Amino acid sequence: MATAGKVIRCRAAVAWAAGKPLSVEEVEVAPPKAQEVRVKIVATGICCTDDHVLGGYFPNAEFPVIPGHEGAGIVESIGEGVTSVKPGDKVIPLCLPQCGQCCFCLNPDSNYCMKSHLYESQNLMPDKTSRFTCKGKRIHHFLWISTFAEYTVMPEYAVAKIEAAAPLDKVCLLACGFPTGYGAAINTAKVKPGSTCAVFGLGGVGLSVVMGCKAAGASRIIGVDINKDKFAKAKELGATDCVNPKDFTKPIHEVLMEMTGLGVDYSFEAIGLADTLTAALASCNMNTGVCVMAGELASGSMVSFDPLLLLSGRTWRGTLLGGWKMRDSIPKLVSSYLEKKFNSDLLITHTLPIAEVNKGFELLRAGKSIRSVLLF
Ligand code: PAD
Ligand code: ZN
Repeated sequence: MATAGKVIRCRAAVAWAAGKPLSVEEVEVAPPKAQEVRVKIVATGICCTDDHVLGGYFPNAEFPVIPGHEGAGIVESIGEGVTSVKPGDKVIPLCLPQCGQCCFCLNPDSNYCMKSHLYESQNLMPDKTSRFTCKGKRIHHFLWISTFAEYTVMPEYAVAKIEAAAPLDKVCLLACGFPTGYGAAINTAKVKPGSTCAVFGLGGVGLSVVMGCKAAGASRIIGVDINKDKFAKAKELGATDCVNPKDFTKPIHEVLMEMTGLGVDYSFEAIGLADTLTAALASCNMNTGVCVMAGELASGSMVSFDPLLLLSGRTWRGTLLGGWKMRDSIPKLVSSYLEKKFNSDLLITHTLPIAEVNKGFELLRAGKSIRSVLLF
């Protein structure tokens, strides 16, 4: 492409400081170095995790930063040594990379990678420099991939090639929200047919959990949310019951115990609060119950809980991106989407131009959207 090897000027939504709205700016994007890929982002979803960044409570994020991690685009150019993608390929940037070489990547039971943010901060490229500048200032990357930029640079191990037929404005959701929730049910919890599930939080992640529980054959799926406007969509996607904790004076785990006898077989927390995390744990069967944490608590949070909840046999697990080994699995999920094995489009409630990025966040905070997709 004519732009290969050159600095590209383009739009990006920059977070200059915590607690401030994003500002759509012209930024300069340097060409990819060796083992790096520059991608033209076509569409990017807004995930609650981006809101954690804007609020300043995402662990180890640094300002100014270009957030965004639910994107899809087209490779513009590649650095020396890149072999898995070429200019023109449709790709999904991966917020959880897969280097293929660390002990976790080599372990078939793990989807963690030592190149992931929780292990090694990804606020700059691996050589500790940034490819972004704006108004003469260095801008940080986010989770290697910063998909709120029209052009963005990432290491090769943080990008996956997908089928050419994939609609980028739809499959961007397969970069984070959908695989996280769907995989939490089928990979992390391994929901069994005929089982009972409870899903705390019916946003993009929680509704994807509902879809995963249904696909796994759960016979009862109870959605829990304080926003009853989420219930219609949850039922459309497979929830059999929905409960609003605000409608009860007793704690919600007691309500779920009464509804199910001994508690649910699987509970999922897809909100990111200490109280709902312990309520989800207490809602599952005391001995065989499995509680999966998908919600991200603010950095520095501590959770206290009655240890008897675990002593009796319950399992408490976390999930990162639904347990998928991302470079291997995301292209396969895109193919499954194209084969109509699931319909993640039902999660998209709004499509907005990048100029309206702040409106997208307002809709999320007001509980009026599930997923807004931003278009460049
Ligand atoms: P969202 O804001 O769209 O959904 C959260 C839902 O929780 C909303 O429907 C709220 O109404 C509901 N809610 C809020 N408070 C309560 C409460 N006290 N009781 C019941 N319901 C409540 O967010 P999302 O679906 O985009 O993300 C959900 C969480 O998952 C969030 O913490 C995000 O950071 C995390 C996440 N984790 C991973 C991962 O890899 N584990 C990936 C992506 C997102
Ligand atoms: Zn996300």
